[in-house]
Amino acid sequence: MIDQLATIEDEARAALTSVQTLDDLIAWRSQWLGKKSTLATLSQQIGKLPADQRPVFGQRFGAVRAALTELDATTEARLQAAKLHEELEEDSIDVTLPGRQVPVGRLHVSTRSLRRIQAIFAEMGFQVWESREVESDEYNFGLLNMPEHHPARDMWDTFYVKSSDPEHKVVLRTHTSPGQIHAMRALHPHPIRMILPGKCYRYEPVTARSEMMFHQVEGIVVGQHITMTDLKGTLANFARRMFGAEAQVRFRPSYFPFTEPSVEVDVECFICGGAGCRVCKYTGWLEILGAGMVHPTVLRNGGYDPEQWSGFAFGMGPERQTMLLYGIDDIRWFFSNDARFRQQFG
Ligand code: FA5
Repeated sequence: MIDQLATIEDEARAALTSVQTLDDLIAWRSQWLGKKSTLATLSQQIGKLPADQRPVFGQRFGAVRAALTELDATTEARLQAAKLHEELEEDSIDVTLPGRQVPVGRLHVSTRSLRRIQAIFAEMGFQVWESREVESDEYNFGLLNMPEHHPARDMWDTFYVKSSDPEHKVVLRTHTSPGQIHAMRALHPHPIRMILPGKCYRYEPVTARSEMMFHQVEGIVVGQHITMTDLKGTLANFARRMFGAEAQVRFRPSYFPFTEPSVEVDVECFICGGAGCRVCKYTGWLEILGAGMVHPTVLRNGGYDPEQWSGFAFGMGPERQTMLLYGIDDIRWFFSNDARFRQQFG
């Protein structure tokens, strides 16, 4: 049996010379060191040896097994190193290639514009409030000085929401102006200086300039001795912060049922510098918002005595302003969810 040990060792060493891969080594290990190997079988027969030969056999057995185990370990280390080397050669990294961009979320351009507008007004001491998108007909029109059948209602094509009470019509707000009434009713008899940003809905054909859903930022200031000069100063200041310190502003008489007098505010076209171009339709001016002094009826509907209180209000569309700022030619880009558009901002 001792001679057999020597043979096993020689054969195992010989077999190792044809081991080329880690898989070969696993097979070799199983054959020469595994539970069913000749070495293992031999160790089970130690009891058959005469007692005096057992220690010698035991020693020799241990030495052979240690030698083969050692060979196994060194061969594994060598093969692992060779495999790693091969992988590094094959998967070599070209450090000169540009890195892959990790997709990072960003704010939608409408949100960015809204935040910018909010920041400008916040610096002027305006509070920011939100008001509901689903409104009663009364708030959207009636309390804003447009009783039923008032012709000015036609200025806003309206989505009506099914309501269980036919007397109480419900609409998707067509503008943020109903927020004026909510604000006044919540805050009277205190002064107000607030903006109310949010979504509006209009039942009108979608075109390059008009969406069915868009944002507005409403503004309302109510106090004692608030005049048209405050309106002009505030909105001119806003326009310069939004469109550049050199922006020229003009106030054009207009009509809204809830303000008297009413104006529309234009900035000088910053694309052509007022000379006239496609964007400003060759007028040299771009309309940015509607505004006016809060109508006495509306002040009263909000709980303020128009003999003592006065105020101004305005409403602007951030999408239209963003189109002007970035030269975007079609409002439909904003909500088409096209990544190529969205990725250009932020
Ligand atoms: C109004 O909605 C008034 N409530 C504004 C106002 C408030 C006047 C307070 C006086 C006092 P108008 O319909 O013009 O007004 O809309 C105001 C702004 O909303 C427009 O200048 C435009 O920027 C934006 N807007 C209106 N309709 C659309 C639309 N379909 N798509 C995108 N933006 C729109």
